[in-house]
Amino acid sequence: MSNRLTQFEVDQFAELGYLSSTKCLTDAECDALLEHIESFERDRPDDVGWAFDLKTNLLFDWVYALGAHKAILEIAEDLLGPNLFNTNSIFRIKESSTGTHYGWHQDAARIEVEPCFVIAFVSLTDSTKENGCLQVIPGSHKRIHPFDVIENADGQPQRRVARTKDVDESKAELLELKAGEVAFFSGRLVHGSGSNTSSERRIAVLTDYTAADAKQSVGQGSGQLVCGEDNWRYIAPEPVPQGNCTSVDVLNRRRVLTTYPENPLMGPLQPGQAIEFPDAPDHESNKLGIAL
Ligand SMILES: O=C(O)CCC(=O)C(=O)O
Repeated sequence: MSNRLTQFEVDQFAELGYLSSTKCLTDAECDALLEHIESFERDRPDDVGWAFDLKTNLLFDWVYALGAHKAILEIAEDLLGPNLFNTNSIFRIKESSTGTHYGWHQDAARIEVEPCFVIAFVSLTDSTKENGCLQVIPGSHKRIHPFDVIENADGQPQRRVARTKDVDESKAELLELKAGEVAFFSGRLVHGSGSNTSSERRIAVLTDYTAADAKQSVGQGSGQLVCGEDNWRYIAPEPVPQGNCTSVDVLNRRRVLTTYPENPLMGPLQPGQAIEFPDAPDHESNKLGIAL
């Protein structure tokens, strides 16, 4: 089955900044991904905090494979063209009744990308109003809105994040999704989500797709070419993970984030600012041993 978009859907994305739901994964695919997540949580509980945030597509071969999933790529291609990088995959897991939530923001607020990357929100469990589904402000992607930069230790440890000021919440749309459905939205769309008040976990993986000819306003981005070819060399190439968060994968991610620290999620580096990101606990002691 093809997931190709109609011209109406492409125009709707251009106008509203998002497409609400497309079935891309089968139940069996969702179950297999949930099993990967749960076994990592069981086997390596101390690594969950750092490994599930930022560039997880460099750590896990199964996240890399999800980023290259044909049904998702077809839509990303229809929105951005045939040459695509995966520039970031993150897990967003909301445990029941923990209060974890994401305030209103535009991912591309601090570092702009032109054309802007598209985010695929892959719902591995149902996403509902009760468990804190994604919420968006339709049409808000046409400009960068004023924002503050804050700490969000709960959902995004060890880094500062942009939060849009003065959002008119009466315009918000809830994007409720069934497991296996994907919402696509512009990296400039104002979005956020509330906390999980249900008794079940809400689990999603978000992947940023960036066109190979996209220019970043600050620094150089990096990514995995998942579709087409790169004739521009604007985006530095990243390796494909070897397995399930092997030590080589950890070092590769560390090398990439240390070499290309300025990306939309980490933001611009201020003069003299140390490069910081969620990393394996041996980060400090290993720092000097890394061959960059
Ligand atoms: O998981 C969510 O509900 C939203 C997460 C998000 O917007 C983000 O990580 O930028």
